[in-house]
Amino acid sequence: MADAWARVTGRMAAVDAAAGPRVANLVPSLMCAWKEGVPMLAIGTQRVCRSIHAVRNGCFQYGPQLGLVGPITKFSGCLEEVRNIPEFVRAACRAALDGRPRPSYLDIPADVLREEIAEDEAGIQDASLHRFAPTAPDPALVEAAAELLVRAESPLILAGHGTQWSEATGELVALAEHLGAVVMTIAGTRGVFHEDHPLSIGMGFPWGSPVYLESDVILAVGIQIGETMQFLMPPGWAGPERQKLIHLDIDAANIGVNRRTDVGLLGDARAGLSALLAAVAAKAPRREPAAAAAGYARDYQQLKRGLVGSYRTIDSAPVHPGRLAAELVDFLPEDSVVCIDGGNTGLWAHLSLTFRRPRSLLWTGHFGHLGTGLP
Ligand SMILES: Cc1ncc(C[n+]2csc(CCOP(=O)(O)OP(=O)(O)O)c2C)c(N)n1
Repeated sequence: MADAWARVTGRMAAVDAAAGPRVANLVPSLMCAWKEGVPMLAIGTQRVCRSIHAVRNGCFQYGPQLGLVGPITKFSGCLEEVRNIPEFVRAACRAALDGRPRPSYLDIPADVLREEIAEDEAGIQDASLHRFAPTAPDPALVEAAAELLVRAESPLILAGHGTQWSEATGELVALAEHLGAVVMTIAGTRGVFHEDHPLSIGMGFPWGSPVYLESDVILAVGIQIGETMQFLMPPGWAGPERQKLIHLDIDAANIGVNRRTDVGLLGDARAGLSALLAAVAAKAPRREPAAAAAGYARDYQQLKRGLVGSYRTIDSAPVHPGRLAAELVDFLPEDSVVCIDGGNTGLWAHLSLTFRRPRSLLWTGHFGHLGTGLP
């Protein structure tokens, strides 16, 4: 629930769990949020301070909570004193929201929860002291990237989770339209670029498109370039010798790792796209999409319509998941948020549905966690 709330609102979610088994049950959700890049503050209760480190055997509803969550959180700590709460909460929130978002965890012992302290002794700081403006990439590198983009014959933009977390849809659309660039999202960010847009080729997997091999410059934004993208390597993609890669990401650890990068732009997706748009517009006027680009998008739309049409003819009982998904196409209101679970049903849903708004799809594309369709 917290994961879904964070994705739909774009804000950090909080979730709490009782000591022992309930914290253990948090682990799958935290691991999913860790892999998916969802900001979350998880709070687990803990037995009273004097018995946390008990040597005795047979402790009831007790286990190594911090050890369990350590590898799947950006920050984890135990609050053994009430006066530490503001400092730990600040550190946990900063870690969850800074760079690539991810979960943090705080263990709070029962006696600390009960303790009271005067507000002026707690050292609570104004939140505005800890909010930073999104950072734009280095201007010299933006310039180099813009040069590549305006010279590109067949530019392709890949929009990942960073585009959605930084609310960069407006900048993404403006840059794509200025360049006449085709836009593809990953499965988890469908809708961050309107899929009926004449430059949209929807999500990458499982359709595939000739643009994978034909594009000469790829701008990858807020994306890990992982397995589902085939690391942008041959045979699915043209590869570093024939395809230049500009990678804009908030996390330096994502750039130049899975695939050689020609220009790495470290910074926020929205700030970076806005800087790129200004640099590109200063170099070249807006251009119409090349015939090939318009063709990629048209082929995608046609393929999609054909699939939905054929699923509508499947007349089996019980109802086939493809038929169910195809019927949902006309049934769902425009403001729906669709949650797709795992298994084959998820594939039918992905093949049939069209997403037109950011945050209108919940899908654990990185972790593939079954059961996410259930609240
Ligand atoms: C929580 C979790 N457990 C196990 C898996 C591994 N897994 C992926 S698909 C799958 C089978 C799903 O079967 P079903 O829901 O019947 O869908 P089908 O693909 O057969 O249509 C399993 C066990 C997973 N992704 N998530």
